Amino acid sequence: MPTVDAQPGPFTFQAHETALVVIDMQRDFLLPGGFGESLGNDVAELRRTIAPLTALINAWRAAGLPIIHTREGHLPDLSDCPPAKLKRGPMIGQEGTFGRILIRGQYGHDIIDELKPAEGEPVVDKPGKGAFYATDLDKILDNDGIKSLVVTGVTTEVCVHTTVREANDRGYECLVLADCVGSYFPEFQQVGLKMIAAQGGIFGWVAESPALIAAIQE
Ligand code: C5J
Repeated sequence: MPTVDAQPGPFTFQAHETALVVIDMQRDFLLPGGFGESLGNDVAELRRTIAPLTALINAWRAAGLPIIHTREGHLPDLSDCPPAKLKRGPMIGQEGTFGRILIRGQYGHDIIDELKPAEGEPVVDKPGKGAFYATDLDKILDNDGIKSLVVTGVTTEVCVHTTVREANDRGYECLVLADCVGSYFPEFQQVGLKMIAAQGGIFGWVAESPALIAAIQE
Protein backbone atom coordinates (compact mmCIF):
# COMPACT_ATOMS: atom_id res chain seq x y z
CA MET A 1 0.00 0.00 0.00
CA PRO A 2 1.30 3.50 -0.76
CA THR A 3 2.60 5.38 2.28
CA VAL A 4 3.38 9.08 2.60
CA ASP A 5 5.62 10.72 5.14
CA ALA A 6 3.16 12.96 7.02
CA GLN A 7 2.25 14.59 10.33
CA PRO A 8 1.50 13.19 12.86
CA GLY A 9 2.81 9.95 11.28
CA PRO A 10 2.84 7.97 8.03
CA PHE A 11 -0.36 8.11 5.96
CA THR A 12 -1.10 4.74 4.35
CA PHE A 13 -3.88 4.40 1.79
CA GLN A 14 -5.37 2.21 -0.93
CA ALA A 15 -4.97 4.28 -4.09
CA HIS A 16 -8.19 3.02 -5.73
CA GLU A 17 -10.15 3.94 -2.57
CA THR A 18 -8.76 7.48 -2.42
CA ALA A 19 -10.19 10.58 -4.10
CA LEU A 20 -8.45 13.89 -4.67
CA VAL A 21 -10.78 16.73 -3.65
CA VAL A 22 -9.96 20.17 -5.03
CA ILE A 23 -11.84 22.79 -3.05
CA ASP A 24 -13.06 26.10 -4.51
CA MET A 25 -10.17 27.00 -6.84
CA GLN A 26 -12.49 29.66 -8.26
CA ARG A 27 -11.73 32.90 -10.07
CA ASP A 28 -13.66 34.87 -7.42
CA PHE A 29 -11.10 33.79 -4.83
CA LEU A 30 -7.91 33.59 -6.91
CA LEU A 31 -7.90 36.14 -9.72
CA PRO A 32 -6.19 39.49 -9.27
CA GLY A 33 -8.90 42.17 -9.36
CA GLY A 34 -11.57 39.73 -8.17
CA PHE A 35 -13.78 39.35 -5.11
CA GLY A 36 -11.06 38.03 -2.78
CA GLU A 37 -8.71 40.86 -3.63
CA SER A 38 -11.51 43.44 -3.33
CA LEU A 39 -11.77 42.47 0.35
CA GLY A 40 -8.16 43.57 0.83
CA ASN A 41 -6.63 40.11 0.54
CA ASP A 42 -3.36 39.19 -1.17
CA VAL A 43 -4.32 36.61 -3.79
CA ALA A 44 -0.65 35.58 -4.13
CA GLU A 45 -1.15 33.66 -0.86
CA LEU A 46 -3.67 31.46 -2.70
CA ARG A 47 -2.04 31.49 -6.14
CA ARG A 48 1.11 29.77 -4.84
CA THR A 49 -0.99 26.57 -4.71
CA ILE A 50 -1.62 26.55 -8.48
CA ALA A 51 1.74 25.09 -9.59
CA PRO A 52 1.89 22.23 -7.04
CA LEU A 53 -1.80 21.46 -7.59
CA THR A 54 -1.29 21.30 -11.35
CA ALA A 55 1.52 18.76 -10.89
CA LEU A 56 -0.55 16.73 -8.44
CA ILE A 57 -3.67 16.72 -10.64
CA ASN A 58 -1.60 15.63 -13.65
CA ALA A 59 -0.06 12.77 -11.65
CA TRP A 60 -3.44 11.78 -10.16
CA ARG A 61 -5.07 11.72 -13.62
CA ALA A 62 -2.14 9.76 -15.06
CA ALA A 63 -2.64 7.16 -12.30
CA GLY A 64 -6.34 6.91 -13.25
CA LEU A 65 -7.53 7.96 -9.78
CA PRO A 66 -10.70 9.97 -9.07
CA ILE A 67 -10.75 13.75 -8.78
CA ILE A 68 -13.65 15.82 -7.48
CA HIS A 69 -13.80 19.60 -7.74
CA THR A 70 -16.00 21.90 -5.66
CA ARG A 71 -17.27 25.45 -6.08
CA GLU A 72 -18.80 27.66 -3.41
CA GLY A 73 -21.74 29.66 -4.70
CA HIS A 74 -25.44 30.30 -4.90
CA LEU A 75 -28.43 30.25 -7.17
CA PRO A 76 -29.06 33.55 -9.01
CA ASP A 77 -32.09 34.33 -6.77
CA LEU A 78 -29.99 33.59 -3.64
CA SER A 79 -32.72 31.27 -2.35
CA ASP A 80 -30.01 28.85 -1.15
CA CYS A 81 -28.08 31.56 0.69
CA PRO A 82 -29.08 31.79 4.35
CA PRO A 83 -29.86 35.41 5.38
CA ALA A 84 -27.28 35.02 8.15
CA LYS A 85 -24.56 34.31 5.55
CA LEU A 86 -25.69 37.21 3.37
CA LYS A 87 -25.69 39.58 6.34
CA ARG A 88 -21.99 38.93 6.89
CA GLY A 89 -21.22 38.62 3.17
CA PRO A 90 -23.30 41.42 1.63
CA MET A 91 -21.19 41.34 -1.56
CA ILE A 92 -22.57 37.90 -2.46
CA GLY A 93 -24.79 38.36 -5.52
CA GLN A 94 -23.51 41.90 -6.20
CA GLU A 95 -21.93 42.75 -9.55
CA GLY A 96 -18.14 42.35 -9.36
CA THR A 97 -15.25 42.44 -11.85
CA PHE A 98 -16.07 38.90 -13.02
CA GLY A 99 -19.88 38.96 -12.87
CA ARG A 100 -22.17 38.52 -9.87
CA ILE A 101 -20.05 37.43 -6.93
CA LEU A 102 -20.30 33.73 -5.97
CA ILE A 103 -23.29 33.15 -8.24
CA ARG A 104 -23.48 29.91 -10.23
CA GLY A 105 -23.01 30.40 -13.96
CA GLN A 106 -20.99 33.61 -13.57
CA TYR A 107 -17.40 33.83 -14.87
CA GLY A 108 -15.97 34.51 -11.42
CA HIS A 109 -17.72 31.54 -9.87
CA ASP A 110 -16.01 29.06 -12.15
CA ILE A 111 -12.71 27.25 -11.62
CA ILE A 112 -9.50 28.96 -12.81
CA ASP A 113 -8.33 28.01 -16.31
CA GLU A 114 -5.13 26.35 -15.03
CA LEU A 115 -7.12 23.75 -13.05
CA LYS A 116 -10.08 23.26 -15.38
CA PRO A 117 -11.83 19.94 -14.54
CA ALA A 118 -11.36 17.20 -17.13
CA GLU A 119 -14.32 15.56 -18.87
CA GLY A 120 -16.12 13.26 -16.42
CA GLU A 121 -14.64 14.71 -13.22
CA PRO A 122 -17.51 15.68 -10.89
CA VAL A 123 -17.88 19.36 -9.98
CA VAL A 124 -19.82 19.70 -6.73
CA ASP A 125 -21.61 23.02 -6.25
CA LYS A 126 -22.00 23.85 -2.60
CA PRO A 127 -23.85 26.70 -0.88
CA GLY A 128 -21.86 26.32 2.34
CA LYS A 129 -18.26 26.17 3.40
CA GLY A 130 -18.21 22.38 3.80
CA ALA A 131 -18.38 20.22 0.68
CA PHE A 132 -20.77 17.72 2.33
CA TYR A 133 -23.45 20.18 3.41
CA ALA A 134 -26.42 20.25 0.97
CA THR A 135 -24.52 18.35 -1.74
CA ASP A 136 -24.30 14.80 -3.14
CA LEU A 137 -20.62 14.45 -2.27
CA ASP A 138 -21.12 11.64 0.26
CA LYS A 139 -23.16 9.65 -2.29
CA ILE A 140 -20.59 10.21 -5.05
CA LEU A 141 -17.80 8.96 -2.76
CA ASP A 142 -19.84 6.01 -1.49
CA ASN A 143 -20.73 4.92 -5.05
CA ASP A 144 -17.02 4.90 -5.91
CA GLY A 145 -16.04 2.99 -2.74
CA ILE A 146 -13.92 5.88 -1.53
CA LYS A 147 -12.56 5.69 2.02
CA SER A 148 -9.77 8.28 2.02
CA LEU A 149 -9.56 11.83 0.73
CA VAL A 150 -6.63 13.96 -0.32
CA VAL A 151 -7.90 17.46 0.38
CA THR A 152 -6.53 20.51 -1.44
CA GLY A 153 -7.70 23.99 -2.43
CA VAL A 154 -8.75 27.20 -0.70
CA THR A 155 -9.07 28.52 1.84
CA THR A 156 -7.26 26.45 4.43
CA GLU A 157 -9.09 27.61 7.55
CA VAL A 158 -12.53 27.99 5.96
CA CYS A 159 -13.71 25.61 3.23
CA VAL A 160 -10.80 23.16 3.46
CA HIS A 161 -11.10 22.89 7.25
CA THR A 162 -14.89 22.64 7.24
CA THR A 163 -14.75 19.90 4.60
CA VAL A 164 -12.06 17.94 6.44
CA ARG A 165 -14.05 18.10 9.67
CA GLU A 166 -17.22 16.98 7.90
CA ALA A 167 -15.32 14.15 6.18
CA ASN A 168 -13.63 13.04 9.40
CA ASP A 169 -16.98 12.79 11.18
CA ARG A 170 -18.28 10.66 8.29
CA GLY A 171 -15.39 8.20 8.65
CA TYR A 172 -13.10 9.29 5.80
CA GLU A 173 -9.36 9.46 6.42
CA CYS A 174 -8.10 12.83 5.18
CA LEU A 175 -4.65 13.82 4.01
CA VAL A 176 -4.25 17.60 3.63
CA LEU A 177 -1.39 18.81 1.42
CA ALA A 178 0.30 21.87 2.91
CA ASP A 179 1.62 23.19 -0.42
CA CYS A 180 -1.74 22.63 -2.18
CA VAL A 181 -3.93 24.51 0.31
CA GLY A 182 -3.86 28.26 0.78
CA SER A 183 -5.10 31.00 3.08
CA TYR A 184 -5.06 34.77 2.62
CA PHE A 185 -3.70 34.85 6.18
CA PRO A 186 -0.27 33.22 6.72
CA GLU A 187 -0.95 32.71 10.44
CA PHE A 188 -4.23 30.88 9.68
CA GLN A 189 -2.40 28.70 7.13
CA GLN A 190 0.13 27.70 9.76
CA VAL A 191 -2.25 27.10 12.62
CA GLY A 192 -4.91 25.56 10.36
CA LEU A 193 -2.50 22.85 9.29
CA LYS A 194 -1.27 22.31 12.86
CA MET A 195 -4.87 21.83 14.05
CA ILE A 196 -5.45 18.99 11.58
CA ALA A 197 -2.51 16.88 12.68
CA ALA A 198 -2.63 17.80 16.39
CA GLN A 199 -3.52 15.28 19.10
CA GLY A 200 -2.47 12.26 17.05
CA GLY A 201 -4.24 13.48 13.90
CA ILE A 202 -7.53 14.66 15.34
CA PHE A 203 -8.83 15.60 11.89
CA GLY A 204 -6.30 13.82 9.66
CA TRP A 205 -2.76 14.01 8.29
CA VAL A 206 -0.65 16.76 6.73
CA ALA A 207 2.03 16.20 4.08
CA GLU A 208 3.62 17.86 1.02
CA SER A 209 2.47 16.98 -2.50
CA PRO A 210 5.84 15.71 -3.89
CA ALA A 211 5.76 12.90 -1.28
CA LEU A 212 2.25 11.89 -2.38
CA ILE A 213 3.15 12.06 -6.09
CA ALA A 214 6.17 9.83 -5.44
CA ALA A 215 3.99 7.36 -3.51
CA ILE A 216 1.42 6.95 -6.32
CA GLN A 217 4.15 6.61 -8.95
CA GLU A 218 6.02 3.84 -7.12
C1 C5J B 1 -14.33 31.41 1.88
C2 C5J B 1 -13.67 29.33 0.94
N1 C5J B 1 -13.14 31.67 2.41
N2 C5J B 1 -13.72 28.64 -0.20
N3 C5J B 1 -14.54 30.36 1.08
O1 C5J B 1 -15.25 32.17 2.12
O2 C5J B 1 -12.84 29.07 1.79
